[in-house]
Amino acid sequence: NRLKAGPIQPVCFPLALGAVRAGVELGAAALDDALRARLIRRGFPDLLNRLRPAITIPAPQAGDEPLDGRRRPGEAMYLDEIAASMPPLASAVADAIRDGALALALGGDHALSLGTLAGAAATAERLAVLWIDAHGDINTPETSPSGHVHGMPLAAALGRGPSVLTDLFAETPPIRPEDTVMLGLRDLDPGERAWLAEGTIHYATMAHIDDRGLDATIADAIDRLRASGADAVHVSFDLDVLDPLLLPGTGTRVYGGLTFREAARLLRMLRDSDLPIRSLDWVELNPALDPSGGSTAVAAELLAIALGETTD
Ligand code: 5AB
Ligand code: MN
Ligand code: MN
Ligand code: MN
Repeated sequence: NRLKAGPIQPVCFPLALGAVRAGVELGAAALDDALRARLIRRGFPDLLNRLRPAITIPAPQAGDEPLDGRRRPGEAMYLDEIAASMPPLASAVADAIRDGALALALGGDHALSLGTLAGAAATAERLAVLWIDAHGDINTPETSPSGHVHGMPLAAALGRGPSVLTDLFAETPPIRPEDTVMLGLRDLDPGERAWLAEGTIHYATMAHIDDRGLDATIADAIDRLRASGADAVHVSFDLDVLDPLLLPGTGTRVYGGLTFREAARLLRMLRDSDLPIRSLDWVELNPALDPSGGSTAVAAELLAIALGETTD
């Protein structure tokens, strides 16, 4: 489990076209800076020494068009630009993993997982996925209410969606719905609910977490990922899984999210587990939506915990 020990390779990908929301592209550099500053300030030299200098992969920008343009039904906005930007990101992630590091993708919006999942899958025989998010992100252009690609990356990784996205996984071993676990869900669109009702993807909504208990839900998820037989696990952490009262600096806020202590407990359990976690996404921070800086601080503090900072 590379969360706990070994080198960490931050890969910044300042993408905003998937969220169609300005400001989220600022999250990547803000997170890298805040994480390093925190580790220096709080005195965690061992963790700081694990952190390699960040690599930044260029992400396509909106250009002259305003970011909140209208779309036609069934269309996915900026689909071709986003798809075309993913191979370099996938290569950077795959290189970091092959080099023995934890590939830490700093976003940017969640469409970047198209690249990180493709890169992680390319280095594994069988990749399992843990998706921690208020949302399912298993829309297709047909089911999406917004046309925003950050609501579609997991669908494409599992083989559903436009070929320009599913083709990103053409050369990798397939990622299977039965090797996919989702946690923290509380805002699902009709098409996403219909897919989950097929029963193959293992998922826990916030209501499920409340009913069964956080520890038991996390233990179930870890058991499921271990039992999949996958030789690698990718964790994708969408900061909107946190309650918006805690982290308002994200574009798609949904009440009823994880508290700081719940998220910290989840991350400690993952970090201390025996899962073969080799890659991690930390996405959807939009510093422009929280000028106080509090959201960036919370996001960096939880990331430090995920990577082994401990006062336990
Ligand atoms: B995120 C919504 N389901 O598809 C859609 O933040 C929201 O990466 C997607 O989880 C949110 O537009 C995408 C309504
Ligand atoms: Mn989300
Ligand atoms: Mn997401
Ligand atoms: Mn979001």
